[in-house]
Parts: sequence; structure tokens; C-alpha cells
Amino acid sequence: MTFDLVAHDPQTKARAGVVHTAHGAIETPIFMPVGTAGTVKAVQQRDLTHDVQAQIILGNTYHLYLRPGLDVLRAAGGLHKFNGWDRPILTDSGGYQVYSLSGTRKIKEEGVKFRSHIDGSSHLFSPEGVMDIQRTIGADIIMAFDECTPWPCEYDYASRSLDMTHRWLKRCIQRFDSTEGHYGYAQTLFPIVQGSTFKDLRVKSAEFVAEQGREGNAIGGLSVGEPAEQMYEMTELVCDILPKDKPRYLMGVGTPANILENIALGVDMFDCVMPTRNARNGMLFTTQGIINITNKKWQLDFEPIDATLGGYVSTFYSRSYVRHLFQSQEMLGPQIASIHNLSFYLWLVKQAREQIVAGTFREWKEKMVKQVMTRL
Ligand code: PRF
Repeated sequence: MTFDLVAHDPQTKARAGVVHTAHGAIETPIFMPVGTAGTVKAVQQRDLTHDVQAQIILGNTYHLYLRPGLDVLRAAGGLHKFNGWDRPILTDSGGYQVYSLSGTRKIKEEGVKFRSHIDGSSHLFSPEGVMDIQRTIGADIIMAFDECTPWPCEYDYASRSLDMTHRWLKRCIQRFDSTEGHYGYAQTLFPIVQGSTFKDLRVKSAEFVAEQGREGNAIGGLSVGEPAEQMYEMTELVCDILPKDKPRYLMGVGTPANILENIALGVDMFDCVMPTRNARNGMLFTTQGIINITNKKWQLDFEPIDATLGGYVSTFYSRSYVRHLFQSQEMLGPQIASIHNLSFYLWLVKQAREQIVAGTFREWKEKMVKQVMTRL
């Protein structure tokens, strides 16, 4: 994997770049739709490609390991072959899902013992095991095994957890560097900065991660309930330490405003369930603001969802019709809403990139942060 920086915004720390992977290039800043179980919920691959214009999607080790399982993924020839997505894929390590999803879990030096949220069966995720699983899944970018501390978090817990995450990172690197991909193309391993909202821990973690000299780096443990201002403070601190010539990935972030603010601080990659999860509840993000499509206000609004985006779904269907689909609990409602919201997120980062290249990002960002978060 390589990363080319194309432009820097003169007034912020925003950058535009290109990440080259074995399955093609990604123009940054980028948003990665979340495809937890090998599917971006309710969206077909051809719509992801043509309408949404997604460049890379995310998968979850935790889910894919439990279902369909490694035997199926190996027999398929990896996740790309299995789900037919031939562009880049990134997999998260389970270092987050194991805490948020599995009922009972026990964190030890060896790894995390947990029970499946599907059938209650017992499993152990270790740094080495999670590298092997991600080799079998075959994503282009794979993530180190970490502990995402809850927020708020005692300093002592955050500090001890961070030291363990660093020891786990060393084990991940050792395993990753002594193995090869199964399917004939290169994979790359991103380490993850943790440290909760403690500045000294964040600095220590960013320095430790930077020293490993990997091809890209991630920031975890944020957007877990802390105020947005604290998230931005941590992101800025960490971005200033992580190498400038490597992509920076902020995990699980966020709202359209969060994304724009973090781009301004030097983040290049994002993922979040928000556009798809909120779509399924009838929340639509548009260039003019946020729509709750189940609201009576839209009953007789025959305008397209958002013609500015230019994508098929956002231009073709009216607000009135989509509202009707949600009121009638038709399956097409969540499908249209998911494709539309992802189109919006991809439009937003594409616009951000163009503004960075043009040197006009800062002013545009200030205007957009207000505009896109307005409740219509
Ligand atoms: N670690 C991992 N995945 C994540 C996170 C993390 O801290 C977050 C936190 N926002 C989202 N996804 N491995």
C-alpha cells in the first residue's frame, strides 16, 4: 500500500491524497460505508459502485468469523470473491465489537474470551488469532487488536489498558510480518492509537504507534460518548504526532459535522454506521440539512430527496413517496434511504477534497457544518 499526498489546505491541517491498494485507489479524505457482515445493510454492490460511488467498504472480523465462518470465506477465496466487491476492503479487528456486542467477555493478557451474540458459544480472540482471521478474510487493510476503553474511564484503567493495547500491537505486528496473504495480493496492517481522553496517554500512544513505521495509522477510542470538543482536541493532538506522509483513519466517526471538523485536523479516512443505521429509522441527510422522513411535513412534498447530489436514488424518488414507504413499512424505504445517505456522505467528502485542492476548504467547511446539521 502507498499513499500520495496531492494537496494541503493552506488554512487548516486538511489534506487530499490517494491511497493505492491491491484492489485499486482511494481518493482521500474518504468515507467508508460499513458492511459489517460482508454486506452494507440494504444496499447491493452495484448501487454502492454506481450510485453511492463508494471507493472502499468496511467489514468486521467479529461478525465474519462467527458467520459465515472461516471455512466458507477460505473456500470462497476471501471476502472480495464471496460478496463480489472488487474494490478495496478494510476489516476492523473485533477490538471494538467484542466489547459492544458479546454478552459476557473477559479481557486478559492473552486476549479476550467472549460469548457469541448469536448462539452463546465461547471463543477467544488473541492478537495472533485476529491477524490470522483477517488474513483469511483477505481485506486490503486490516486492523490491530486493541481495547477501546469506555467513556468516561478512570485514568488508571485507561493507562493499563493502553499498555496492553501496545503489547498486543507488538504481537499483531510480529504475526502479520511473519505471515502472507492467502489470495496472492498484499495486505497492510494499521495500528490503533488509544488513551481515552487523557492527553499524556494519547501522546504516548501516538508516539508508540508512529515508531512502528506502518503504512497507515488509526485513531480509536473516540466518539464513544465524550463531548465533540474533547474528541477534536484528542484528534488534533494525535494527528500532529502521527507521520504526515501516512494516511490517518479515525474509527467510527461520525456525524457530517464531525467528519468535516476532523478533516480540518488532518484525518484522511472515516467509517460510521450513522448514514445506514439512521437511514433505516427514516433520518435522511441532505445538502440542506437533516430530514425526518416520517414527519407529516413531507407528506405532500413531491421534490426529490436531494437533487444536488445528482445520484439516481436521491434525484428520482420524492420525499412524499419515501415517507409513504416508511409509513407503510415497505422494505424499499430503508433501501432508498440507505443509498441516499451514503451518497450524501460520499458527496460530502468528495466536495471536501475538491475544496482542499482549490485551497478554499476552511470557509466552505464553516458554512457546511452549519448547513448540513440544520433540522429541516
Ligand atoms: N477500536 C476498534 N474499532 C473501533 C473503535 C476502536 O476504538 C471505535 C471507536 N470509535 C470504532 N471502531 N478496533
